[in-house]
Amino acid sequence: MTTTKNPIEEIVSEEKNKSLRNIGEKIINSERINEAEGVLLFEQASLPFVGALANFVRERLHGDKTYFNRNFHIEPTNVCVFSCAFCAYSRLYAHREEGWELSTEQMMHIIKSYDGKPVTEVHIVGGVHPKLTMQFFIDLMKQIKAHRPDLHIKGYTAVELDYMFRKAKVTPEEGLKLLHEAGLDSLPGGGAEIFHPEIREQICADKVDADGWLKIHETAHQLGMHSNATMLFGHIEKYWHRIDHMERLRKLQDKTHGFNTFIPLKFRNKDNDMSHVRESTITEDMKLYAVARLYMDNFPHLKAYWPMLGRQNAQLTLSFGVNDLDGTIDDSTKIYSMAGSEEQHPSLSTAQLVTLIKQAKREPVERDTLYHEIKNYSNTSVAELETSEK
Ligand code: V47
Ligand code: SF4
Repeated sequence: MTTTKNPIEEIVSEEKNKSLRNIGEKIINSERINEAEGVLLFEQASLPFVGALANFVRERLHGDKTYFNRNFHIEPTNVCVFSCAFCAYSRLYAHREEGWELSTEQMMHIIKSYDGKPVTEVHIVGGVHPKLTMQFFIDLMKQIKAHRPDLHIKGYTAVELDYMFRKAKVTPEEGLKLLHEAGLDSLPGGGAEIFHPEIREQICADKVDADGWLKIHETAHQLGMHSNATMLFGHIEKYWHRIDHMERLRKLQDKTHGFNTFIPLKFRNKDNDMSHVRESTITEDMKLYAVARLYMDNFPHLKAYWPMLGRQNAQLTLSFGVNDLDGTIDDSTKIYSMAGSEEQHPSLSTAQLVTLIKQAKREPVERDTLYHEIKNYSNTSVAELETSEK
C-alpha cells in the first residue's frame, strides 16, 4: 500500500540536506528544535524551506486568522538618560530643548481625544527621563483609568521600569505591584534588543542587562500580568546571538507562560550612531520571521510591526509565520519614522488593515491586548467598514 504525503511532508522529504530533513520532521511532529538546529536553519536552509515550515506551524496554530487591535500610542518624552547606538529618537537631558516632555494634562488630552472611538488599548512607552518619577506614572494611570476604565494600559519597557524602580528604591515586585494597582495591565516587549553581552555592550551598554530585563518580565508574569518580547535584529549580531536571545525567552516562557507575542524589530539605520551598518534585505527579514516561528514554539503569537517594516513587507510576513500585525496605531508613534522607516506617519484605518490582510488571503480578526477575539472581519465588506468609520 502506498501512503500519500501531504504538501509539507513532500517538501521535507525532498530536502537533500539530511540535517535539515531531520529538523523538518521534528517540526511536523511538534518536537522542539535545539540551539544548534536554530543556527543551522539560518546558515543552510533556503527561504522556501523555512518559509513553508513556518507557514505550516502558523496554520496549525491559527489557521488563516490574522490578528490586529485598535490602539494608539502615547510617548510621554523622548528625553533619555541612556545612549543606545541604534536610537534616532532620544535626546539627552542636556539637549532636552530638542525633544519633548508631555505633561499629565497633555497626555489626558490625548486620551480624551479617543472618547467614543472603539480603541481598546493605549501603548505608553518613551525615553527614560531622569526627572519623571514612579509616582508621576502612577498618578497618570489612575487618571486614565478614572476616565476610561475599559482601556487596557500596556506600558513601560523593562528599561523604563528598571530605572523607575531603582530611583524609587523598590524591588521589581514592589514596583510592579504598585503600578498594577494603579492601572497598568501589561508590559510591552521593548528594550530587549539583543541579550548577549558581546552585542549588548556595543549597542546599548548602559541600560538594564539581559537578567534584569528577564527578571522584570518574570515578576510581572508571577503577578498575573502578561507581556511581550522583542528582538532588535539585522545589525551587528550573528545568527547564534539571535538564537541565544530566543533561547533565553523560550526558557522563561516554559516557566511562566506569561508572554503573548514575540516581536522581531528590524534595525533601521537613519540618523543614529549605527548609520554605517547596512540594513538587512527583505529576504533576510523573511527568513528571520520564519526561523522565529519555528524556534519560539511556546510563544502563541508572532507579530510583524508594520510601522517599521512598511505595509507591503508586513503583508509578506503573513506567509512566513506571522499571525499578528499589531494595530491601527493612528499616527501616534515617532520611534521608527525618526530612524528611517518608510512609514513617516504610521496610520492605518481598520478598513485599510482589513484590506491588507484579505489581499494576503488571510482572515482579519480584531483582538484585544490579550488576544480575546473582538470581531472576525471575513464577511465584512470594505465599503461597509469605510461607512462605519466616517
Ligand atoms: O526597544 C529603537 C526599537 C523598541 C530602532 O510590545 C528600533 O506590542 C529599529 O518595543 N530601528 C521600542 N528598531 C518599541 C517596542 C514595541 C513596538 C511595538 C509593539 C510593541 C509591543 C513593542 O524600538 C526598542 C528598540 O528595540 N528601536 N530604535 C531602530 N533604529
Ligand atoms: Fe533611551 Fe530607549 Fe532610545 Fe535606548 S532605545 S536611548 S533606552 S529611548
